[in-house]
Amino acid sequence: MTQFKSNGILIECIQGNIAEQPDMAAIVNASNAQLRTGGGVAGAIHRGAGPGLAAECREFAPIRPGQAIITGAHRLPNRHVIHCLGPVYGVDEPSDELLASCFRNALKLAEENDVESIAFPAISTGVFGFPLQSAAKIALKTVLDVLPDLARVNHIRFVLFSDVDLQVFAETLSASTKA
Ligand code: AR6
Repeated sequence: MTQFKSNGILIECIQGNIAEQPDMAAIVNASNAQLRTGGGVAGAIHRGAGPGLAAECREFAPIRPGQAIITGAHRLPNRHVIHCLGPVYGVDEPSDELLASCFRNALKLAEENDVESIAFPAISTGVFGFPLQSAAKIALKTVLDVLPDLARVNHIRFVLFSDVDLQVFAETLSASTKA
């Protein structure tokens, strides 16, 4: 299943580019500790936002695994970018808990900043090596656990880069929402 609605909050999984989500108030960056540009998600977001984003990020760096910070989106069509540092799999421990913290902290910042819609990539599953299936379970369980506490956010989108990744998230969403 690619969509699930509960208490008026929509969770959806789509295939796409995180830097091309103009209908979302905030997009989430899978960042590095220094909040600089990089490969994958960080590269796409910094390229889209332009140099102002790295300049705004400078004062917040470095961040720790599991932490999230919020900035403007500069030349991107969104209002905010929320930058999360995921755990490097097998290095930053406990990696499950640190990955869950990324999602919890990003949603907390969204609530505090009046963000009604937020798009997440599959944090840590690229360069940082987190197995996709475990990461999908943690991401979706964390978001589902937080749903009852959300007052402002009403739309949470997972943007997966490949068809296969989308399939894993969609299957995990079905499994996680079975009564
Ligand atoms: N849109 C959506 N998903 C993407 C995109 C995109 N444009 N590009 C890649 N993915 P990664 P990490 C997928 O490596 O593992 C960076 O260089 C990708 O297929 O971006 O948290 C930073 O500088 C994978 O499934 O993030 C850090 O040093 C997922 O997004 C480090 O890599 C995350 O891949 C962060 O590593």
